[in-house]
Amino acid sequence: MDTVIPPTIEVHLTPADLRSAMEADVRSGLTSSPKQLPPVYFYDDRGSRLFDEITRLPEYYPTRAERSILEAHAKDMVAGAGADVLVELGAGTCDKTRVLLDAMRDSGRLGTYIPLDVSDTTLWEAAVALSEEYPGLAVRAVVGDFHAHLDHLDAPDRRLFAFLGGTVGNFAPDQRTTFLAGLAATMRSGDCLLLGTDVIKDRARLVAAYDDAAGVTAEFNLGADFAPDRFAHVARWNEAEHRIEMWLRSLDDCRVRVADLDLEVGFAAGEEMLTELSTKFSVEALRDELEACGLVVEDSWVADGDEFVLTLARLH
Ligand code: SAH
Ligand code: AVI
Repeated sequence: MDTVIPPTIEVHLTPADLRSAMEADVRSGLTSSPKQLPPVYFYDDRGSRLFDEITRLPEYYPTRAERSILEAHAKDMVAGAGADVLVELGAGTCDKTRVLLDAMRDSGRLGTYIPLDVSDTTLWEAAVALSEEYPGLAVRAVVGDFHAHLDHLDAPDRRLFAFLGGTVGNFAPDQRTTFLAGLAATMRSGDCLLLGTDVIKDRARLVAAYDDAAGVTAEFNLGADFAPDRFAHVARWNEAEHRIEMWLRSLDDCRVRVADLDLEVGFAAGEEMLTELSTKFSVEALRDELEACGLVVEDSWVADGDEFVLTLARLH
């Protein structure tokens, strides 16, 4: 009978590091044109709870679609990857991860789980819960930034890197290229990537998923601190870039003061600030991007109705 192994946590990004990165990003983002802020700062404790709420909204199909693919094919994914170590980028609450861990356990491959996330409380709570649910599993939580700390995810055995939820779609194209090349550079021959991506589909369905009737996505994008009564949440499909863009639109001429930075910026009535991108992919375009980084696609699985795709690619 396996015993419970207490989880460990490594911190490569302290609250002070995150705070100084945020100050620099807020200063440059609010003084650029158009104004923009990176979405990483959404995921404080409150934002992580709001995202969890988003995943259960009737309009937000990606989480359910990805879960259904995992439930149908996790066994094949685990067998295909042949790994005893699961590394997960942007793991969040690790909810869907359990489907992969169940398949690893059933195939006798449950070794080590290394989740990485910026959201320390959410990560630690998930790490504790998973250690208890999966006796024999070593959980090594890593607080870090997936744009900076991929080289802290090493393990002696073959690794399966999971990047689920479609989070890679939140990167700008150049950021995505740099990320995928950096990830491939940290992988060893034989390691695999299991990548979850949303698929290009009907515009109305996409917009609804990012502008839900209950207003949860608006609350997630507005944040507690950005004078929500003065800004509206706008979700728009950008056909040329095949992505949903989320903007905050100023309802009036106003000035926003960021006291900590001694910064005051003006917004004209109707001016928009970019808060998030959510890119949607075709299976072929994704394959090309992965192969350009030396990752060879071995299999892919789509949800009913082609809503979402999970791709397994290996570094040779
Ligand atoms: N994988 C989960 C969560 C997706 S939400 C799912 O599929 O449902 C995106 C996750 O990425 C959040 O947990 C957030 O905290 C994390 N995240 C966002 N930016 C990050 C960054 N720069 N580095 C590491 N984690 C990040
Ligand atoms: C985490 N990421 C994949 C979500 C998405 O669908 O782009 C974030 C999100 N933003 C608003 N709703 C969901």
